Amino acid sequence: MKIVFRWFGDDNDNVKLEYIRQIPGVTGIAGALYDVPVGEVWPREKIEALKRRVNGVGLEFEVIESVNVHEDIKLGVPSRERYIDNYIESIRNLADAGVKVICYNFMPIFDWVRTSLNMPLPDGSNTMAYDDSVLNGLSPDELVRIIGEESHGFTLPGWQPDRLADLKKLFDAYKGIDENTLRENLGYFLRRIIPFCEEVGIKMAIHPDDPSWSLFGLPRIVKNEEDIERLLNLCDSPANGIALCTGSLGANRKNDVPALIKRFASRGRIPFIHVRNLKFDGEGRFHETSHPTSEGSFDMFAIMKALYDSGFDGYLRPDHGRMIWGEEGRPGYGLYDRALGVTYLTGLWEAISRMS
Ligand code: DNO
Repeated sequence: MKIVFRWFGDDNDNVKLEYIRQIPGVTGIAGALYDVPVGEVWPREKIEALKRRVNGVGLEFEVIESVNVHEDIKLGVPSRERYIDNYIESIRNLADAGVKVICYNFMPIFDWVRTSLNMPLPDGSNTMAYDDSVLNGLSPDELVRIIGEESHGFTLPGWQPDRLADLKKLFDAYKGIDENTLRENLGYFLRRIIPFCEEVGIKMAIHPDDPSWSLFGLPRIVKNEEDIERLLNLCDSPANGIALCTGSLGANRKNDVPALIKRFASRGRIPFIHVRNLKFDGEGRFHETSHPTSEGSFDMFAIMKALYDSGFDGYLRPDHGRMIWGEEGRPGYGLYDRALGVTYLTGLWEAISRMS
């Protein structure tokens, strides 16, 4: 197992790469190019420049989060061919730079969704939260406005204002696209890219829906065990894997996260995992907590043990943290709470491995 830390780049993150290097246990970053429009090819020179920067401080550049999928591919319209060709070109360029895992998602229109990015906690920190009853009272436009207002001037991944400028058009395009059609379109995409990934040694890791149910009536196809099983069968290859996100899948209490890890990691289909904890505040309602079991609703020991017992040898990253110690920045992605998360997770891992 290798631990990586998500980093948004010198111009896009107030967490310094040099500080990430100082977190014990972290060997690399999960990075991306944020200035390439969705659907365009990631240029070699830019990839190489980022790699040099990361390697320059002594960290590895082996995980990308994310190469986003153009909406036309999800919609399955004829123009998808050009975007799939571009995607393959990006995979080639990334593989040539030594990248091993590419994370992506297939969520229509919105990526992850929260209804508050700065919920105050009793200890004086703040965190991201989600409440179905709040979401149900919002229009998609209002949600985009709230996310924009609460993100402290950062563009959050998946929430690029230009891409979301014409929501009505995007929603109209999805009329008539149900889960089956979306899944067929994912299958088409995978069958085009996976043979190439096998050739160049890249593993694709799809991020589950966050939270793991349908929002605004849009289809979502990576919500639970059955969905994951189907998606793996769309293209049965070790290069077709998942970025298991404990917080996304675990938001639905019916998902038994340690059992999912055992099931899919033992088959070698989890090249990347995002580990975080959250606390349920009611039905369809939760807020994100720091990583330890004692702070949230998940059994983090069971999660790490399931990974260990399955012989997990992929990449793990601490997921969202709270904003603590007066830190200001990109919601969910401050330095301090995520660094505490790493320390806790490596502690669990050491104890589990030494007692096994
Ligand atoms: C949110 C992240 C997601 C994730 C994408 C992967 O904080 O977990 O934005 O990176 O869904 O494509």
